[in-house]
Amino acid sequence: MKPYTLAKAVLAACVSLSACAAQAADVTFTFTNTAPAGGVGVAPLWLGLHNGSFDSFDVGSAASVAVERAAEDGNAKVLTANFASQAAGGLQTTLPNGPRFPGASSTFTLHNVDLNGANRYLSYAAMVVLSNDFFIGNDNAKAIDLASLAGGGQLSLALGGAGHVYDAGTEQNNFAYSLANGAYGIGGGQKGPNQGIDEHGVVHVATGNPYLSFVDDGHYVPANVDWTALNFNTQQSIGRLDISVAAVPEPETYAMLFAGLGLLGLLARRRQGAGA
Ligand SMILES: [Ca+2]
Ligand SMILES: [Ca+2]
Ligand SMILES: [Ca+2]
Repeated sequence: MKPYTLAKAVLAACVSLSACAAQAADVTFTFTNTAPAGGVGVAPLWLGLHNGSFDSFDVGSAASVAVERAAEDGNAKVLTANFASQAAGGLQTTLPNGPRFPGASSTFTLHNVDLNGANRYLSYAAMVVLSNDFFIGNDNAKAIDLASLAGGGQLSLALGGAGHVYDAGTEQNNFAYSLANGAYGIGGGQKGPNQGIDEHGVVHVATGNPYLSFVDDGHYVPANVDWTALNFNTQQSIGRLDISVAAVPEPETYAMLFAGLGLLGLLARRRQGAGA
């Protein structure tokens, strides 16, 4: 191959940046609570990007302490610590600004994301309130593959809704200890971390209107509470996660690009000088 042709080939390969081997990306996550007015709230969403090996829970099995804390208290600290120690090269965040109630959004950008390798798969988890131990998350660690976005792009995921909200099986569903009662005009409620009565169960799907089966020993629920917006079967989802990826060339990519450009310019000048 002649030098000029070679330079053009290198340049063409690197102008379409996804073709260059090493590549990082900025990934912006925006979570929006899409439940109807009066519907459930979602605790700050935890997000982890890993190589496919980090599995946070299994339906039909007892929840880990990490999922128990996330589902009962809206606290992702144990989950975050586990991910940090178990997901080699993983990146994670918990979206800011507290619980999101219907209509509210929260956003955050992770940098230096390797969507072709260590950060290819997305896992998420967050408590759903009003509840004792309801949460949203993905059972299958490889269900959300973002590799196709490595060169840039966007994706929207519908979270929760019918068949996609879980009961962690760790705390009895009881209004005496449920979280965020006040936001729904219900008495009683959790006053501190890990309160409530142990359920000794397994992670399972919560469907329909699960609140009608909650224990209400103290008659915490006023007679006029309208459960319509809290019925999971009346909603396609309770949240939308918008993922926006901007590819960022790594230094060596820039070096190749500039080398290609410089070589082209040099060869062009030489050709002109030679009367070509
Ligand atoms: Ca699993
Ligand atoms: Ca429960
Ligand atoms: Ca507990």
